[in-house]
Amino acid sequence: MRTNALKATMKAGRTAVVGWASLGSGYAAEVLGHGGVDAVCVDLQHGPIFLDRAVEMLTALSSTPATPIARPSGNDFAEINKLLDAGAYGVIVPMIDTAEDARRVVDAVRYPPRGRRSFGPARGLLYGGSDYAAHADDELLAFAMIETPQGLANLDAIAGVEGLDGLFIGPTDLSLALGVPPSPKWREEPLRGAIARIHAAAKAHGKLSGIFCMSPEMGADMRAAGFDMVVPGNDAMLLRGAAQAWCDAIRGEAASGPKPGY
Ligand code: 3PY
Ligand code: MG
Repeated sequence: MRTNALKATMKAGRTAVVGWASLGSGYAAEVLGHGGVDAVCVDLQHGPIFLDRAVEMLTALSSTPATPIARPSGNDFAEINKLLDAGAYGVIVPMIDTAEDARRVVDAVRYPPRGRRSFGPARGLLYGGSDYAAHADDELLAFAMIETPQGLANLDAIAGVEGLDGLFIGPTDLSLALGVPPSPKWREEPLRGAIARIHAAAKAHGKLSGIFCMSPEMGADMRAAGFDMVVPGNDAMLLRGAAQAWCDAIRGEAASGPKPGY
């Protein structure tokens, strides 16, 4: 089976930089995949993307050096099965509240006896290779997003779930969970402490840690803090920021720069 290069990078102790594809275009996902990132995550939760389009985006990513992964719209067994069958090499599942939720993620990602994933790898077989069935359980990544009050309360139990590869932080929902506005101030409390707690819980259980970042500065801080996976905003933020920077430069105006937020 084709190696999961994203997993290998993180397991080797290097911080992976993961693109976040929300524009709903195969071409845009392909461009992002050639942008120096280790992987691209197709976002079905907040991107205006449904399954058919996600399959096109995963197919487009096949011609890039980036590992294709996906964020499903929720913790849905059938949707996660379909995304993996379409060639995603891992999922980052939003709004995980309990260890039971996290076990459902593992169930959807691993074949029996480790989980309950149904067999029919379809495009996964084309992208992964003919020995996909023998290695998929070891190659595919299962991440649980911690971004709710319940997820924070059950952090340790979630981090301890067998078969789960890692925890992933959604800082804007996490801000709301902490009672502060969704534009994250990651250098200030209470977000600073919550991020540190989630990272520490992942490490205490031998798990990987990842985080979505709202600016290059946040990404650099999170890399320095030891996160295994850092997302440099989504493609819409990158496009808008780059367009704004060009406009400012051409007009000779003081750079207003890429703005945090969606
Ligand atoms: C969050 O910040 O809540 C996210 O889910 C990032 O996409
Ligand atoms: Mg979120």
